[in-house]
Amino acid sequence: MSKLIYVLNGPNLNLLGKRQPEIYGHETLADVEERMRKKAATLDLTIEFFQSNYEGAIVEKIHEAREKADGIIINPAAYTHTSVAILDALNAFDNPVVELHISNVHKREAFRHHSFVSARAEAVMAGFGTLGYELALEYFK
Ligand code: CA2
Repeated sequence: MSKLIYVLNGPNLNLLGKRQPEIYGHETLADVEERMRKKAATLDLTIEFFQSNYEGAIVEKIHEAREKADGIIINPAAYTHTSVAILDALNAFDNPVVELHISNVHKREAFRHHSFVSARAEAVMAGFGTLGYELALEYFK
């Protein structure tokens, strides 16, 4: 049976492709979602794609995933570096978690070098651009 993977995106990622293309590329989040859906179909995966600018909404989506998802791919965006609440929610999720960043956070400001989420993630990706979303699906095939 097809695995269900939740793809969760944090604050400001709704602006993808609309600003700072030198860091985040030219693809919009809708482009990313479409490309992931096509790739997922080739891997016999189904995706639930979600973005929110609100920490609590992301926490609640992770709670929903506890009952439904076989895995989570999460780009927590700025909450990566601040959110114990998202870490705690992920710690209550029993299936694999892949943390993903479009940019190479380790090449950027020091405050982006620490991630609360990495303590829970099975795998961490950074610097593959928006291609990373597609690559992350391979983990679950
Ligand atoms: O590289 C990543 O994917 C990040 O998670 C993106 C976050 C940043 O805070 C993390 O340190 C690294 C920022 C997402 C904001 O996305 C924008 C996209 C286009 C224009 C403005 C913001």
